[in-house]
Amino acid sequence: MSETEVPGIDDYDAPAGGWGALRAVAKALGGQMAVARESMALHRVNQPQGFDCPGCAWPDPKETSSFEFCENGAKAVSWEATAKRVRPEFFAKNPVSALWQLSDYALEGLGRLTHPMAYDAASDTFQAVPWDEAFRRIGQSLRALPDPNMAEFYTSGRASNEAAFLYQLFVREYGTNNFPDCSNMCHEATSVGLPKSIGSGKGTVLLEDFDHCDAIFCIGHNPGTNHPRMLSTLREASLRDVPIVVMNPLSERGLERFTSPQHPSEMLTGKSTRIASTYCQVKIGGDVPALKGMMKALLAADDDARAAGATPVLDHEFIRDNTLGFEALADDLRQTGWDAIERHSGLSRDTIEMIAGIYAKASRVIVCYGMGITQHKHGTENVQQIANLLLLRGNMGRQGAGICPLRGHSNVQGDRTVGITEKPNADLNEGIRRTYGFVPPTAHGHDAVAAVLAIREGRSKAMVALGGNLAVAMPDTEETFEAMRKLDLAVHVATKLNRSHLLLAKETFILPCLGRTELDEQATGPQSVTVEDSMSMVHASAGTLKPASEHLRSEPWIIAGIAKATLPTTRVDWDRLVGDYDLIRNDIEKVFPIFFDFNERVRRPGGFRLRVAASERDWATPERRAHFLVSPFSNDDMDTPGDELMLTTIRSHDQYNTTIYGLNDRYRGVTGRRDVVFMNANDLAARGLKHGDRIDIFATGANVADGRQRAVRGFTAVAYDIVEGSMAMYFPEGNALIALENHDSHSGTPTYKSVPVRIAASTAPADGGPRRGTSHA
Ligand SMILES: Nc1nc2c(c(=O)[nH]1)N[C@H]1C(S)=C(S)[C@@H](COP(=O)(O)OP(=O)(O)OC[C@H]3O[C@@H](n4cnc5c(=O)[nH]c(N)nc54)[C@H](O)[C@@H]3O)O[C@H]1N2
Ligand SMILES: Nc1nc2c(c(=O)[nH]1)N[C@H]1C(S)=C(S)[C@@H](COP(=O)(O)OP(=O)(O)OC[C@H]3O[C@@H](n4cnc5c(=O)[nH]c(N)nc54)[C@H](O)[C@@H]3O)O[C@H]1N2
Ligand SMILES: [Mo]
Repeated sequence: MSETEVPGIDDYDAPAGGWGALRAVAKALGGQMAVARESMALHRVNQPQGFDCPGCAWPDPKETSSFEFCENGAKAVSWEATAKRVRPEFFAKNPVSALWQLSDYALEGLGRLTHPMAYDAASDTFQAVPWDEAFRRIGQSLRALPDPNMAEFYTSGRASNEAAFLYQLFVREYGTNNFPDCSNMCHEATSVGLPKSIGSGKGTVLLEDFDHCDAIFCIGHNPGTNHPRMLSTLREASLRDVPIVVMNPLSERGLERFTSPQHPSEMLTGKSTRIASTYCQVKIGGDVPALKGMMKALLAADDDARAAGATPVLDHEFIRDNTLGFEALADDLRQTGWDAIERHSGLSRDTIEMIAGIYAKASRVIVCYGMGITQHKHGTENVQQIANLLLLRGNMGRQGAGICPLRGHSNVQGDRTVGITEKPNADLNEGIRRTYGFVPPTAHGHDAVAAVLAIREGRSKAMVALGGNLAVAMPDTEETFEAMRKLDLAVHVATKLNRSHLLLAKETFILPCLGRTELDEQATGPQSVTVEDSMSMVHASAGTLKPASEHLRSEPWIIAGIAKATLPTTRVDWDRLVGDYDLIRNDIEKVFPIFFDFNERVRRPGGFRLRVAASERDWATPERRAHFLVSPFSNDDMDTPGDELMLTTIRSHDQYNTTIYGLNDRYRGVTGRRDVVFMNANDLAARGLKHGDRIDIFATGANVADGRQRAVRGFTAVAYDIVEGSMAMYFPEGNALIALENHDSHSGTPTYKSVPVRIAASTAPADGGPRRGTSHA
């Protein structure tokens, strides 16, 4: 592929996993972890008595007797359990103006926070502050706001159910539903789209279903990096000769072949197992047309079969008894021409008919999907077309079949279940009233985009963040940064320093908390928390390591501290709840009856599953039916006119969202750098450019509609196996190209994965490194 030598760019020929993975873990551990802690932490992760891996939300197999090796899980654990510390003395010597110059990688790389810190403007430094003083000042500022709706309460998906429940309780008693959440940037299209289709906003499959399916479709997700333990599941399926169809604009090694570190014979012989049996390089944003093409092909095959008196292709009995809207869908599919489908999907009719054939031949199909589906202008519609496809053959609510959204953060799904939502329903409000005797606010609050817009416009003046790195994760880097600096109050509950903490408000606090891996002792002894994975399994997690500093406190304790200081007449006995997390779980059960017998069930090995009605063909829609939903795709959001290209933003192998563990992206052949853009060689040639050239990238279309010219400069073009017309770069480097206003209208999810751009040879000085920036046109 690489005809010219470009520093740090090479072909990676090896399969995913294998020795490369083992070497990478050794490296990650060597840099971050005290040797004594290493074995301890790794051996208790995802074990019945241990802690839940803070990596991804892929479930654990039932019999977790042996540690399931996962390179990126090991990185997540070692990153948290690092021996490095960032102490008050360091802050005293390094003013915020100096810290700002450090890279995101370097900032988190300083290590674990050790003390609660408050910003002091006179010295431009963060200074240690006692917990009670921090709480007092935070409470005072929150009480001083004229309206509780002028404060935003962000949640990142690592928070446990117990922490998230107390947080939403505090915020609702304070009086607002402003709950921007990382899920607004992630699977909101699933949470909004699926209930309209199937009445449940969660995946319908269990891990066991993969043992029974006859075909798997993997659309827009990259498990080799983001859900590595899933490769073991896909490997097992492949060994059973189950066809695995991938739809992805890039060729991703983890979806091609895998050497299992768990299987010594594969490791010793260098043998690998194929993952994808068919790899379709769909255009960025081309999933709706591709899925509609598949359904059109199925419909035609069904018409033919029935005309010939053969077995129908569609499950008409299921459609009749369980669904509404089939005729409208069929009409729309018949009217959608193959020309448009081929042009917008980037796939040929032959290819689409071929994969439709694989789908039709299988009696039990699972469709898995990730951010390649949700983070689009049409994210919600993408999700709904996947549901349509499954419903056509009754692939929902029976063994071996169903829909499988791959959630992001390890407890992002659970946080939602226990009340982190800006749009509370009547049951939630009634549950709180019944349990605590106060009436929570009913007016809808802000999601992530609405929160940043409110801050930008001065309508919100305070932000509390339970984890995460909101400003860096959001689109429109410059504008978001500028907005955050206008706040009166910023409070960050965090384990490590990141750039969001350096966006100073009038008063800024960093409150250091225990991580998942650490022992959490409260009045009644050591506590465990609970989390919910992608498949609605709830299980306990108990840290075992000595906390990184004696000043760290648990998230529930910190939330209770802020609540007590903010709400002098609170109806909640915060101290009692924080003293014994069983009592928090009892309250969760009172507010959300779906958690019945919570404490008893979570103590069973492996935990328990929260009911997902659609898994039982109980369609919780107003009509008690699943709905086929039509999505007319239109040229205006999919066309890249003239010399424009469509850019997507993706994760490297050495990152966890905004946390950068290292500068390598092994499976894509990148070493020691992140300033690259993956492009098709023909697209480069057509613009007089070549592999290794430095380019500038300019946003077009909806992302410059407000007259701002969003651009990033000085990135190196890498010729890569990506479909023509599409290109990819890393997140968050690409976020500066996306306008805050440009999101899916149904779910509010930013369009991180379909950014129309123009490129040109770079005019940025070669030694300046890549830049991001916005300027007025
Ligand atoms: N190690 C690690 N694990 C993680 C994370 C991490 O950063 N690091 N993040 C966690 C979180 S919060 C999340 S949400 C998940 C994310 O997990 P993924 O959804 O796998 O994440 P992404 O890297 O965003 O990439 C998705 C894939 O979509 C493809 N893609 C891009 N655009 C399109 C498109 O238009 N159509 C199709 N069909 N495909 C497209 C990309 O090529 C890429 O392979 O992982 C979680 N797990
Ligand atoms: N362009 C582009 N942008 C994206 C995406 C994309 O694909 N492309 N993906 C989006 C997605 S899917 C997501 S989920 C968001 C992620 O957005 P966030 O969830 O806000 O970001 P993270 O990078 O996961 O947050 C990292 C920080 O969390 C803190 N932290 C880590 N562990 C803990 C803990 O146990 N407790 C507490 N309190 N804090 C902790 C640390 O201080 C660390 O610096 O980004 C979104 N942004
Ligand atoms: Mo996510």
